[in-house]
Amino acid sequence: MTSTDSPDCLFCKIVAGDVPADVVASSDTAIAFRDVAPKASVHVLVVPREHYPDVPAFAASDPEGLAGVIALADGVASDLGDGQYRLIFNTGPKAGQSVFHVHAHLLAGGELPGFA
Ligand code: DGP
Repeated sequence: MTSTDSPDCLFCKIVAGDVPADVVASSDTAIAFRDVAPKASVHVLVVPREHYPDVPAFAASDPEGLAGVIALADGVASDLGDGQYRLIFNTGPKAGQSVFHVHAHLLAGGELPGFA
């Protein structure tokens, strides 16, 4: 456990290898694993190894880390899809955030539904 781990955080446990996940890519600062309830043929969560509750906290503390998450997502989108994708950071419960360790939903692998 590092000083930035949050002991009750599910995604910290996945990062640490204490909870199994289908990891598809990783870097020194981030990992990417398949969402347990996929909403597209490619639905991968990309998370920093360090714990931040949401994307504004992450961006304020570690903008290079945020760029690293996006770069890892971009690579996964090319490896598992055609390089075209949607990235979503749900931020706050009303926006659908249920795990409070910042994560990008990477949706790819074909035509994605539009949203208004
Ligand atoms: P959000 O609702 O934006 O906080 O997204 C959380 C996502 O995490 C949701 O799409 C389902 C996914 N998820 C929840 N528990 C697990 C788990 O144990 N393993 C994996 N791989 N994904 C999980």
